Amino acid sequence: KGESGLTEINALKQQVLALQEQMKILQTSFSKYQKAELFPSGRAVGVNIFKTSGFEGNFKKALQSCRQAGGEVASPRNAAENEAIQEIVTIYNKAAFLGMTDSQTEGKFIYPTGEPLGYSNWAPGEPNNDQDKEDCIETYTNGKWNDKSCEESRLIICQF
Ligand code: GMH
Ligand code: CA
Repeated sequence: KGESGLTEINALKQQVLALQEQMKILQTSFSKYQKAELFPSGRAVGVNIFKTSGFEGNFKKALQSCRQAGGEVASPRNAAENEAIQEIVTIYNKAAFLGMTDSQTEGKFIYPTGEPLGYSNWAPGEPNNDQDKEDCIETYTNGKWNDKSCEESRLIICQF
């Protein structure tokens, strides 16, 4: 390499060091904002964040408010996500809607994305499609699920 090439490499090294310093500052700041944002009733699980407005509404209202906020109605795909939602439900002591429904095909619950369930935590005897009008899912304070009418009013928890 010529002398000008080495000078350029040293300049790049300085820029990488400066970026590393700025990344560290950004990570510290982000961590602080994340803690403040999740306090007291938001939960982060992996890349997903679960959070309630504290308001209740029917399922249509839940869909509208979560989508307007840029998220979806909370749709747990594993036990850790279900436990995070359970903690929020317990804080408010109000059963919440989940995002999955069997509105398209009775008995076949799907995520808002359209895929069939890969994880479930039904209460004993559920889903029972009581009176043939239960296409939505409520989750109790014990974390167990019950299919329920989408017209009922439940705590709205969104997923981002
Ligand atoms: C019926 C019974 C109950 C059950 C409810 C619930 C309604 O009333 O099977 O035991 O708790 O349905 O599934 O959503
Ligand atoms: Ca039911």
